[in-house]
Amino acid sequence: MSSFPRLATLPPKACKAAAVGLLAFALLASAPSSAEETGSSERADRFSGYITQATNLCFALPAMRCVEHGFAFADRNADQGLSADELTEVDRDMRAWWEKSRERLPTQANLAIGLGLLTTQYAGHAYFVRAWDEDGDGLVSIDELIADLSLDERPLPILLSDKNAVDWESLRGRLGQYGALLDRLRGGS
Ligand SMILES: [Ca+2]
Ligand SMILES: [Ca+2]
Repeated sequence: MSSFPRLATLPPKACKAAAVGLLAFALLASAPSSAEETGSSERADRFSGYITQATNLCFALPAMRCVEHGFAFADRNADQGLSADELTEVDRDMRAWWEKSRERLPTQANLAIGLGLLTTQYAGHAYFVRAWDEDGDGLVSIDELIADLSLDERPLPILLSDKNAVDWESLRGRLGQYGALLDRLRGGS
């Protein structure tokens, strides 16, 4: 079963936007994996459950619902802030899922996830937490996470394809030396 049942039916621009969204998520979820206390299969199943729900939800409901769903998945202690440790957990779940799923995924999604995971190996998760943590409390709140987005009733993938709904300059600034990845994925748009 494809984990992206609707991706293939979208216009190319929306696919690219979805890939950029995946990359942003991958960039937030960082850190190379180390000793695994949770089984790889369990992690893959957990992320698979998340991505299946997210795919259905994010293409149908207003963008904020998609953001809240992803945030809740990552906020393991439900304190309304994403810590570096929590992002590491999400990273490990995603890596385990990707190992099992990548042969079935669209090329653009594989490109986004692969580039994101590769980048976070070099940058480390603390880099990306600091990039979004405006108040310096060491956590990324949901408001901090969406600071560069102008959310409305449109689903997130559609919204991301509207250049007026995303402050790409600000996003690029946050990502610093890794901002070029955004341009690479948005190339031609
Ligand atoms: Ca938390
Ligand atoms: Ca914060």
